[in-house]
Amino acid sequence: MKIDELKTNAVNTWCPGCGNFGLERAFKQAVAELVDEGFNLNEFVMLSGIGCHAKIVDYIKLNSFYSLHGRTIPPATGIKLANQKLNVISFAGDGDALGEGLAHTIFAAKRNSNITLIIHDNRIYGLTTGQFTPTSPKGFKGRSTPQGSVEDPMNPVELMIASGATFVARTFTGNINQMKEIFKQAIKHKGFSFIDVLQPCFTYFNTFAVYQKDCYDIMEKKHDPSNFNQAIERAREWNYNGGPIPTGVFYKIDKPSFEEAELKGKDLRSKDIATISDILKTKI
Ligand SMILES: Cc1ncc(C[n+]2csc(CCOP(=O)(O)OP(=O)(O)O)c2C)c(N)n1
Ligand code: SF4
Repeated sequence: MKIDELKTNAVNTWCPGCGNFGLERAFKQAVAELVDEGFNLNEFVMLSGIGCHAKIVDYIKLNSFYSLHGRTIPPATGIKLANQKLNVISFAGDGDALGEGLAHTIFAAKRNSNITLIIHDNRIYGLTTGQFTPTSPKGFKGRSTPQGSVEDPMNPVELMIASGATFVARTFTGNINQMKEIFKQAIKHKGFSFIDVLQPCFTYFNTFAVYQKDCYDIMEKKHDPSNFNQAIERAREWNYNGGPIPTGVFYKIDKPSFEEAELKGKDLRSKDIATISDILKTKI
């Protein structure tokens, strides 16, 4: 299918030059290619939190759900549990899913929920005009830290690998092809897939030139994504402060998903499972 078929009539209000444009394009390309490979367009569901990133659900013609700030994971988990045929993809800001909603993110990884979480990691709270977030670099000067942040940034890639996510990747909005390929792999993955997308905020934190210079593909170093220790080591190569930035799929393993284990292969709508308490009684 052509990506224009995914266009909506909504007026786009992202700032010119925003990294969100590249992310939107790569995601549309991924969906279009998956449909060409046999995926059903009606079986995609997008969710978002609140922020600049969240407007992506207005700009792509797919089933969607606007959630609350930091709360995209609970409805995503519920949707997947109710209908396992759906491809459930959550879009969140770094302030959203790594700040306000961090506990949900960690527990989705721990459970290995069969959903995808895409972080528009601009490393600031964008919509509220540039306050620091958990991934802002040390010394970051913004609206809430005029003297510079004194905290070290969080490394979400390392955190997600350690928390139990079975697919963990990082990419950059300046590399549309890598982003698209990673989105496709993540959607096909059975289990929790997490993608940290480095997304420059043109207005409040323009990191484009740095990422363009410092990002490299970990496959150049023959990375083995099935090796936990190697994945953690690779994730620690960049601490979100400076230096070469590894991108690509850090970790990918097969493990029963939360839904599979919880429902023991049965669909929630199946006649022989009457109530939620029956499901909870099901032995794994
Ligand atoms: C519970 C709650 N807290 C705070 C806000 C205010 N708020 C709206 S958007 C936003 C910033 C969003 O930043 P981020 O999640 O990083 O996304 P971005 O705008 O950068 O894409 C905040 C704090 C809110 N809407 N709800
Ligand atoms: S404020 Fe930043 S993140 Fe938000 S639309 Fe503008 S450039 Fe993009």
